[in-house]
This record gives sequence, structure tokens and C-alpha cells, in this order.
Amino acid sequence: RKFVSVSELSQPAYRDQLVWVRGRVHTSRSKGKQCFLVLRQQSSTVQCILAVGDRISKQMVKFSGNVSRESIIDVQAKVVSVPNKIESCTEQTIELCIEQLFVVSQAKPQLPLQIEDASRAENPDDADSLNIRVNQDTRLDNRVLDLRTPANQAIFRLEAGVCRLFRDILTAKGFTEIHTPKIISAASEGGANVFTVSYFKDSAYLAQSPQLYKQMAIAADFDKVYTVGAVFRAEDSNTHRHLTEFVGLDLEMAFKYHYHEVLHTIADTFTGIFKGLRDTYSTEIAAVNQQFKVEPFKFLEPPLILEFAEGVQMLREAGVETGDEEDLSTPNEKLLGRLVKAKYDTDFYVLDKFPLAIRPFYTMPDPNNPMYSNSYDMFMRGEEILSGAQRIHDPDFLLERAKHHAIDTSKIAAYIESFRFGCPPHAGGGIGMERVVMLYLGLDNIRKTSMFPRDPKRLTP
Ligand code: ATP
Ligand code: AMO
Repeated sequence: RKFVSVSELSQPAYRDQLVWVRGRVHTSRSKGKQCFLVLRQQSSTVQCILAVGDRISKQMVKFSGNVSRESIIDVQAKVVSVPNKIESCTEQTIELCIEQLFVVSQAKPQLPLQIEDASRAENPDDADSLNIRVNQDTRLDNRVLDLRTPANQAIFRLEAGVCRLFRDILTAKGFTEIHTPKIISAASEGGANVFTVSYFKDSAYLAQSPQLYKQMAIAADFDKVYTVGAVFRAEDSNTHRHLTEFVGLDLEMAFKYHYHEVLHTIADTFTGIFKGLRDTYSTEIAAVNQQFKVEPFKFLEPPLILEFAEGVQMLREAGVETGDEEDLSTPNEKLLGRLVKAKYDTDFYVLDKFPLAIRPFYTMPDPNNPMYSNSYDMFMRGEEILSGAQRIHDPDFLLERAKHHAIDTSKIAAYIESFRFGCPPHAGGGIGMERVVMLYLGLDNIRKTSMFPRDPKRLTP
């Protein structure tokens, strides 16, 4: 048997031919001597008809009408042209007249959610569309079913695109991909938000970030490195943008004169990702938009770079009271995003020169003004998507800063020691993959862009 895919069936070569197709039963209903089935493959659907005749018995029609939704079936069928378009199917100009049907794998008859309901367009102005909506916990509890909707198929194909573009762009810029340990002996970011695991007779932690190791790779002369991997955060943050496990896209790079060499490399990488998504994922973006209506993502070339103090000034002019060394609260971050959008018409921008007091211990202070640091965040649609900085590469100064942050330096001795063998000035950054996809597509919750999300209340499936 040679199988044909549903999306190929409209090709003229298949017209009036007998073909084999494997797909899921999207819907089925029998009506007297006929049974109408919609067969689905990922996001492609085609109508099929079984009619009592030479090769199809009455029992067969009845049996086909009873095959449960989402079951996988093989059909042998003739491809015929249809004059009237079948609205509910993506392949609207053809229909399949089934001659043989076999059930390959049966789905249970009562499903916890219907794919049609889970795929329905969400229009905030239409109460009915919201009432019929499948709630998030039902979706996540039954994620394998939920993932079959056209929007979810598109989201995770686009997410793969983000990682591929990140890798391709950095590889082309001469970066090397590295893999860093996830079981570590000390918190890499400081703070208490680490998961402890038992490690034979000792305890260990799940890595909060690849921070120390990507810097050590620079000390080991790899010069430009990136890594894509799981990051664990034991934060009891039940928000739309925090996960306890997410995928970090991290990079680190030695520079010659100024940390802006790295800042520009990162910002250009984002531009490359946005262009790649716009140019090669238009089908996926359209599929997501069918369900969730959002304004297209806008970005400038070259990207907009503002200083933290300028951001503070914009907030103050908008009536917000905020201190010079105060971190951006989530509402202020979002407000600043709206102000930047109104003034510069971009959904992506860089904020450079954060106050030193609110950055991790390894951040290089600004040599011209010790209140600030050579560090930056990047934002998409007014939410933080990357944190990064020039790092301190002098081991004694690093020790001093770690002590200042009350970090037990005996636990990170190997990291600090690695700078005693000579290490070039370097900078880098860390990106949250799920946040990039959420914010690029304008989705309202990070759980929509994590295939099997982990949050403080969810460990399964
Ligand atoms: P990162 O961890 O670097 O900085 P982030 O965006 O998660 O990335 P946080 O510093 O953790 O940043 O938090 C930034 C903002 O997110 C905080 O100012 C706070 O307003 C908000 N936030 C964090 N956790 C919660 C929570 N559990 N509930 C509500 N808001 C939270
Ligand atoms: P930071 O802690 O800011 O920086 O993390 C980097 C980026 O990771 C994403 N992120 C998250 N995504 C989902 N759920 C979370 N709980 C979560 N926390 C963070 C955000 C954030 O911008 N070592 C530094 C990076 C560096 O300096 O290179 C770090 O980890 O998008």
C-alpha cells in the first residue's frame, strides 16, 4: 500500500484514482445508506463518503458511522471532484469515495474534550465563543488531545523554528553549541529558588541556568558559545509567564573592545529570528491567528536600544513614581512597552545599563558610573525575554562581589578559580524559549507554548 497525504490529494494526478490514506476520524455521521466521515491529518481535513454499493455493505456503513472520533483509520478510496466546496474541510475541491476501511487504532468513545471545541476561535467580544471554550486545566490534563488542534500544531512547529533559527544564526556567526550539566553543586544565580535532589550520599541542585559553565567555556577558549537546554526555577510564581522548568537559549561571547559587540550580536540574532519566523512560518502564524486574534509582531532594523535611565524617565513622564535603582515591576515593564510602542512603533527593544544593585553578582559595574552596570534586558511586547551582561572576569573582584551578595563562595570555588588561568572580557545573555514564542504570537499564557508545562501546581502529564 502506498499512502497519500491528505494535503496532496487535490493534485490533478490523483483525480479519479484509487488511493490509500491514513488519518484520524475528525467527525462521522451515518445517514441511511451513507456515512460521511471527515478524515484529518494534523491540520488537513478531507470529506469521505461510504455509500452502500458493490463493495460496501449496509453493515459496513453502520460500522463506519460508529468508529469513535480521533480513531486512526486506513481507507482505500477514489478521489473525486466536488463542485460545491465543503466548508469544514481544508481540501475543499475533492472528496474520497471509500471502498475499504480498516481501524488501525481505536480512540475511546467518550473524549474529555472535542478537537472542534478546543480549536474554536477565541473572540473576547463574543461571549458564546468564550463559553464554549475548553478550560486550560482540561486542555493540559488531556494535552495529547489538545495538542492536535491546528493552533497547537502550529505553535510547536514554530517553536521548533525558534530553536533552529537560534542555532543556525549563531552557528553562521561562528558560535559553538555546548552542553552544560543540569545537576550541579551550587546555585548559579544565587538566591533560594533551586530544586534540591538527592545525589547518592549528598544533595545536589537542578541548574537554575547554564551561567557558570558558559562562562567557563569562554575561559577554556571556546570564544563564542551557545546552549539550548532545560532550566529549573523553584519559584512559587503562579503567573502567566513563569514555569518551574523552561528551555533556556543561552549564549556567551568573548569581545575585544566593548560589551556592545555582544549586545549587538544578541539583538541581531533576535532580528534574524523574527525575520525567519515571518518569512518561513507564515502558515503557522496564520493558523494560530485563526484561533487567537493578535496584532502582527513589529520590529525595527537595527533594533531600538534605550538606556535604563531613559526608560525610567519615560515612566515618570507618564506619571509613574519609580526609584533610580528600582527594578521594573511587571506593570511598569508592560507600561514601558506600551510607551515604547507608541513612540517608536516596535514590539522589540533593548534596555541597556541596569542599576548594579538589582543585577546578579557576576555583573560588571559600569566603569563610568558605579551605580549602573554593563548589563541589559531585552523585551518583546513589553515583557522581559532576555537578561544579559558583561561578566566580571577578574577573580578577586568576582569574589568580592559574590561576598557582597552573601553567596557561599566555597561552593563556586571552581568557577572563580577558572578565571585565575586568564580569561578574555566576555558578555552574554539568557532567553526563555517559551516566552519568545508566547510573545511573538501574542498569546496570553506561557502554558500555551510549553508542550508539557511544569508550574508550581502541575507535574503531570
Ligand atoms: P527573571 O527571573 O530574570 O528576572 P522574570 O521576568 O521572571 O525573569 P523576576 O525578577 O522573577 O523576573 O520577576 C519580575 C517581575 O515578575 C516581578 O517584579 C514581579 O512583579 C513579577 N512576579 C514574579 N513572581 C511573581 C508572582 N508569583 N506573582 C506575581 N508577580 C510575580
Ligand atoms: P534570567 O534569570 O533573567 O537570567 O533568565 C533569563 C530569561 O529566562 C526566562 N525566564 C523564564 N521563563 C519561564 N519561566 C521562568 N520562571 C523564567 N525565569 C526566567 C526569561 C528571562 O529573561 N544567567 C542569566 C542570563 C545571563 O545573564 O546570561 C539568567 O538566567 O525570558
